[in-house]
Amino acid sequence: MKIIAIFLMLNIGYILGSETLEELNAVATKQVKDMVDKYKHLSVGNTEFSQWIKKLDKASKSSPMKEKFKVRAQFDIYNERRQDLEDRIRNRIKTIDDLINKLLVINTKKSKKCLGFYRRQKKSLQKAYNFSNVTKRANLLHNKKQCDPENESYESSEYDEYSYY
Ligand SMILES: *[C@@H]1O[C@H](CO)[C@@H](O)[C@H](O)[C@H]1NC(C)=O
Ligand SMILES: *[C@@H]1O[C@H](CO)[C@@H](O)[C@H](O)[C@H]1NC(C)=O
Ligand SMILES: CC(=O)N[C@H]1CO[C@H](CO)[C@@H](O)[C@@H]1O
Repeated sequence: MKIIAIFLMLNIGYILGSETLEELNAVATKQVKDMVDKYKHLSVGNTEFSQWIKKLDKASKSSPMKEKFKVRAQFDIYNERRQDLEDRIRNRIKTIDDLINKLLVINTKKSKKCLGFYRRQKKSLQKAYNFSNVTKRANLLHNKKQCDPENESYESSEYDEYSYY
């Protein structure tokens, strides 16, 4: 969709003769640079994300105009996916917080077993923000499991040396 829109815009520019190539190139450069400025500091610690920022930065300086639009469009796809996964991580953490609060109220031997289970899930999810999209998805999959107190062999705590990643 976005790629089509960009090429349409380019064609209209040519047809109307309303914009020179330099002006269009300036638009492309700005679109790419804006992303670098917006996301540079957020990408620190996430290898996949910061590689995208490097790619955008490089494209803004040296690439042909078409390449700039292309890299920007590809980044948008990655970035939407990343944001969607991070929303899902946040939502799962919220759900776990609710579960933990309920278990604290119940406060039985069984509920204590599941308390450790969900605290480990939460810790694992909190680390996932810096992971690649693929690893975020795997992390979400692991951490959506329900606790079965029969399977939890002891009253584990959040300090257990155990994590999915
Ligand atoms: C991501 O990595 C950065 C840099 O190492 C760090 O400051 C930040 O706390 C990390 N974020 C998470 C959620 O672990
Ligand atoms: C509990 O353990 C059984 C047997 O190991 C397994 O089949 C089941 O999937 C486990 N349940 C959960 C919720 O982890
Ligand atoms: C652009 C990009 O790297 N997207 C990947 C993000 O992670 C998902 C899996 O969750 C992949 O399907 C995408 O290819």
